[in-house]
Amino acid sequence: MKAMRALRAVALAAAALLPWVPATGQAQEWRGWNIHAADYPNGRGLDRFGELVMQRTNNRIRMRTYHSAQLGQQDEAIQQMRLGSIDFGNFNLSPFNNLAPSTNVVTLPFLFRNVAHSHAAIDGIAGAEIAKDLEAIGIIALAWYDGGARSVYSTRPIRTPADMRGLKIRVQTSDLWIDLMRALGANPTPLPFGEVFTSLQSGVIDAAENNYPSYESTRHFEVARYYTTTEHSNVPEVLAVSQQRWRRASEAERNILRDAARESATLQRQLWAERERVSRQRVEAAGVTVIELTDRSPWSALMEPVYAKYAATPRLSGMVQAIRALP
Ligand code: BDP
Repeated sequence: MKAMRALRAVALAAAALLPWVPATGQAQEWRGWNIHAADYPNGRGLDRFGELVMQRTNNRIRMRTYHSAQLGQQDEAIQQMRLGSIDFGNFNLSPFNNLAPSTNVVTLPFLFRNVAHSHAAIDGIAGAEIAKDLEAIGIIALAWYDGGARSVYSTRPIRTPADMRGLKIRVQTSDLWIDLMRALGANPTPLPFGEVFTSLQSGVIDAAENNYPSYESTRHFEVARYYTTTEHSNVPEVLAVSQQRWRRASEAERNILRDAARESATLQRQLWAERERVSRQRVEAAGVTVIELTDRSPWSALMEPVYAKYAATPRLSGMVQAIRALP
């Protein structure tokens, strides 16, 4: 009897310890989050990440990505990553703006000159700072995906900042985005990505903003027929794992995860460039009016208050300067 009780106590103690034992031999299931469809560049990137990790750990880490927001919308998924109930995912950096200060810098309007400039920043100084802030909230950044140039689309034509006045526009959940749209005279409403289509349809909002691939893949173009190339933000995306998993991973597993993430980002960026072209062609073929802006200075001139508020600390304004100084 005594022996049995002792054995049980040992078994219970071992079970309590289990989550903290590095599971070197044991197979693990990791659940991944993706807001987009599986065939979207980000979905393909996540699937590649999963395949590489499985191959290189001899299936010790089994990766399964749940595409098309099956595990919830972005804000919920971020909370689940922090709690460790989602193990990895690809996120836009804007929903972190209120949680991780340095993500505001790369959301700032008209900061990047072009795609190469945004890659140089996020693969270097900006990425290093953001990774620190994300780690502080329980998220380990492994690589950076292309977030594309975001532009305004609406149920009515937008040509100048004056056309933005009173426009009910959907934004991601972020104070910076609210202030950015207010600085243009618009009336911003934070909404989950998955609610944009019906909100446009019912008139709850008149407009939203996103890159060509998201505008096309969500079919928002069917209800908001005018796309104005404001290209006001080029906020990058992160491929991340939960700190809970990371803590328990061995050094060899961490290296596998890091390398696989970088390789998946290379794929995502290649597919991204192609998808931007294809998506633009698709929406034009569907009769969307693309309003091309050649001079964005009347827009960027209104962004001073946003910089003043969101790049206010020496650390964040230093990041802005360092990014601007990049060749
Ligand atoms: C897309 C991003 C996605 C965001 C979405 C949005 O890839 O992560 O959730 O925009 O606007 O471009 O919510």
